[in-house]
Amino acid sequence: MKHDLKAVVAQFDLEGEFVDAQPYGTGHINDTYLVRLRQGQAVVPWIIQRINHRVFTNVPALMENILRVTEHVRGRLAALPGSDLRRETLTVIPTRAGKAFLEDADGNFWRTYIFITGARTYDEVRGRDMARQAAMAFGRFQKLLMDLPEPTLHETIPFFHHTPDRFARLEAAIAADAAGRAASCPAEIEFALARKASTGVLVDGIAAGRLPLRVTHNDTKINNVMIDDQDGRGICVIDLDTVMPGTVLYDFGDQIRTTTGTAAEDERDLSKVRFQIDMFEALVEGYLEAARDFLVPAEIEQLAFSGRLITFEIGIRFLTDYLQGDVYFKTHRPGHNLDRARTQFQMVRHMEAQSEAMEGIVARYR
Ligand code: ADP
Ligand code: GN1
Ligand code: MG
Repeated sequence: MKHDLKAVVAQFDLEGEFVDAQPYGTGHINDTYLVRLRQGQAVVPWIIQRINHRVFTNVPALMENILRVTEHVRGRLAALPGSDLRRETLTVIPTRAGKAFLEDADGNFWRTYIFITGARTYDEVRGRDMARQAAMAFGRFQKLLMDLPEPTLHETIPFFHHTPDRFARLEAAIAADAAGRAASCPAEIEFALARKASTGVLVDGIAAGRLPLRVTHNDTKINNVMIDDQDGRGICVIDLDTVMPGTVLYDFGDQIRTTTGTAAEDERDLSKVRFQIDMFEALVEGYLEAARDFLVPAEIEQLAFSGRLITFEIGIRFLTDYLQGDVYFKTHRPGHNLDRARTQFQMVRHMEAQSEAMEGIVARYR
């Protein structure tokens, strides 16, 4: 292993003897480890993450957000009978110096969380009930944060879900062609460039005051919610690095992107990439169950569209990264980002073809 996890964990406010550490999860940004400590008779797991500080350039601000969000959620849950505070929200373990993160001698940033037991994440959704539960969990999370006191959270990545800005960055990457790859993906570039017109719908809605800014998660893919092993409930929303002001539509949209498909995000055989409208229906049902009472009509009206938009947005982010030489997302094979872009665009095609049916479902459940 590249890093000395034993030395890292020793700096956090935890008792016990180091047993082992292993890379964990399939995230594209941070390095996540499961670290085990012997504590008395028990071997206890902890989650330790090296925060990607190239992506998150202001780690103190990021951790301040996470502390504020998790403490607020914990306070709200504590008032609800039957809550399990160690499993229903992330808990940050401070360093021995009392800080929320550790900066090591090499300039790496580390944090530690309680490991949530009896639950897991899924890279691919297993059935309608899981989709409904995940959507309910994200809706509940937004609701719990609606009364987060001032000041507003830090913007951990500026313009994160600003689709027109993402589009402009794609255009710049095509023009620069830094890795000499533009010639290898003319069809994908053409697909993207043909869809410029719709990129501004949500940011324009925010600017015009039609869509409210709320505290949103901004990375709601299915593997960022822990599903309880016993009862299948979405018990805890995790991966809070991008919690900041935003529209709930990018949150709902990314759930559509990551739960309605029949294939992995990086599937190479596009004939396997199909859109499942029954999964979309399960998402609408679960999300509206949790969020119906706070959403305004302008938000509900864009629920179906949001899936198309963010799937396009993530597609152009993968394509941009491919053109720039794979500098942002972790990749595990040549062409990985291009494969990811292709699956996203394939999903966009399917959603475009199904948009009326999707609107019909929203109308039925609203
Ligand atoms: P990334 O930003 O790289 O996606 P995540 O914070 O989502 O990192 O963590 C990666 C994976 O590690 C998650 O998908 C989940 O399976 C697991 N994980 C993260 N935090 C916890 C936790 N507190 N308890 C149990 N598993 C966790
Ligand atoms: C990244 O960290 P992870 O793997 O949950 C990315 C998301 C993308 C996602 C695509 C901070 O999420 O925006 O939607 O990959 N996170 C960041 O799978 O860029
Ligand atoms: Mg994640």
